[in-house]
Amino acid sequence: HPEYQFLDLLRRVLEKGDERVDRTGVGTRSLFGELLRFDLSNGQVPIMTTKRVYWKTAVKEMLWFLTGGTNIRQLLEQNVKIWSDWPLEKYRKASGTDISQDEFEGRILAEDEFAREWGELGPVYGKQWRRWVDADGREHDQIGTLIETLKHNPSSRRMLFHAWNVGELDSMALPPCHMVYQFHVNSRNELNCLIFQRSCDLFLGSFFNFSGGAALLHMLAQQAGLTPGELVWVGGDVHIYLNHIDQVREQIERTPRPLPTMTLTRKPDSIDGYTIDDFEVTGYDPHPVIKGDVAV
Ligand code: UFP
Repeated sequence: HPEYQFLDLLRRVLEKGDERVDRTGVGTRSLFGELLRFDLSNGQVPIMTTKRVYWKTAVKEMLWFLTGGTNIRQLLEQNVKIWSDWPLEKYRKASGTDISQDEFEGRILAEDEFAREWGELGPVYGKQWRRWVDADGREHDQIGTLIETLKHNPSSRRMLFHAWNVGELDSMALPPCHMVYQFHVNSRNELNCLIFQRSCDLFLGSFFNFSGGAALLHMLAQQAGLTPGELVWVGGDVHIYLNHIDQVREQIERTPRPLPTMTLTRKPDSIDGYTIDDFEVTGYDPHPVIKGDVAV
């Protein structure tokens, strides 16, 4: 079962991870340089089953990246709250109040001006993927270029997009974690994707990154007339936060259930045409969710 790779990784980080204080002050156990492979050619997707993964949230986030959006308002309109922590923290510091997350999100949704000022995350993923600005001020749509290359020159070894725009890192709410996506088309017309993630919160982030990556692979394959192949995930600093250790112990005792399958119910005219309703996941019967706090 493919999920055992992931559970083994959790166990190894738990047992062998180097323990130290990290940027957030929470502390982690971490291993450096890890690789997981998931085969999507049989329809299965790496939406893990040893705890419930809110895969729709991950897919909505991926769709938001693809719009080129960088404001949390678009996410909140879809009831996605995973990016609220950073702007909320910033607003609390600047305003000297301890406004609740609900109230903050309510204001982002209700007030245009407030959303523009406080909902903006800076030039994060979507901006770099769709509108990377070069030294001459020209914008580059890395996703558009990728799809053209997949269609017309699929043996290329230069099919990738990148979010680590060095000159703009300081103005991002969070520098990109899953920062490079490279693609490969094999002789069976299967599309493979390699994600390089420099930093991974194994307990809270990784599931999202696998699910979002799988959705992306499905969309790109469909647009380019290919079928999904393998999702290869490479992690740099792969860590478990010390306040997630009990939860991870609980999770690794669970027995994985069959992975679900993903299908796209329609083929939009372009990569910009997808909505959450186009994704059908069947056979998902996970263990109950295990909660943990996100380190900001
Ligand atoms: N993180 C993930 N996946 C993501 C994302 C963030 O695991 O998609 F955006 C985690 C990794 C790390 C923290 O724990 O968020 C980012 O902190 P840093 O920039 O210090 O690596």
